[in-house]
Amino acid sequence: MRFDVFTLIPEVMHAYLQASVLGKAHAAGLLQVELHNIRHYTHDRHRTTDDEPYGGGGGMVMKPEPIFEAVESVLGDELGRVPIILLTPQGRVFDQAVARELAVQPRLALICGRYEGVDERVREHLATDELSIGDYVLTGGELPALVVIDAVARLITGVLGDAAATQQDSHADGLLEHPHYTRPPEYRGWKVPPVLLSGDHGRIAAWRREQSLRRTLLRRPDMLAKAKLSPEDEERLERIREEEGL
Ligand code: 6SD
Repeated sequence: MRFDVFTLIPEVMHAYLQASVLGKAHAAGLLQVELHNIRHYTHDRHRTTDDEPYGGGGGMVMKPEPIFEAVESVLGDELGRVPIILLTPQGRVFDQAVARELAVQPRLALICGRYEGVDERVREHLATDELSIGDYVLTGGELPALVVIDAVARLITGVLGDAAATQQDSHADGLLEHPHYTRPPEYRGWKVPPVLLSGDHGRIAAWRREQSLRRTLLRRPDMLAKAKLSPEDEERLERIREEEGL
């Protein structure tokens, strides 16, 4: 899968993309992230990418021309076939369902704004999608773009190891994860739940499922509405509700 990212600060994104799982996915040829500096698509002596807002008010707005020219020049014949995503607090909220939707695409373009935002004509006539990573205001679209790339890339077959992929499957149901423990079995007097040391895979699976359901109910009850629950899960949940006095 290929991502084309349009930004004024490609250096900032580069370090993160090279590190970790994403760097390995790139090395393995599973993921290609091309960073494009919008400033390289300006024509004036000062390489101007922003200007004052029409109508006044504070701050600066990113000019449309360098963004249009950058995206059109990089996408070429593919323009019209590649989703062009603008990262903005005004977009639809990015979640795991959106990540799964994007992961089927062979190629995505991501436009990162800076300053107060981008000229509205970019949104109207260039972007095909607008995404927000949540209801808080950042200084630019770069962190949101990295979040989208990370969440989408880890869904591509082969990007995660076997164990991680299995883990992912087991949580494709829209519940919070069960707690995780590793050695030592006792640390500062805090013991690992004995069931996890029992070697009884049936009891371990049942305990984990119950923990997932309990955590989701207590911390994110909103997620239960969309979660994929078996009749057995519904019974467990009812018992947990009683235990918790809910
Ligand atoms: C000026 C941006 C682009 C500023 C943003 C996106 C989300 N979810 N919060 N903030 C954002 C994106 C802020 O360019």
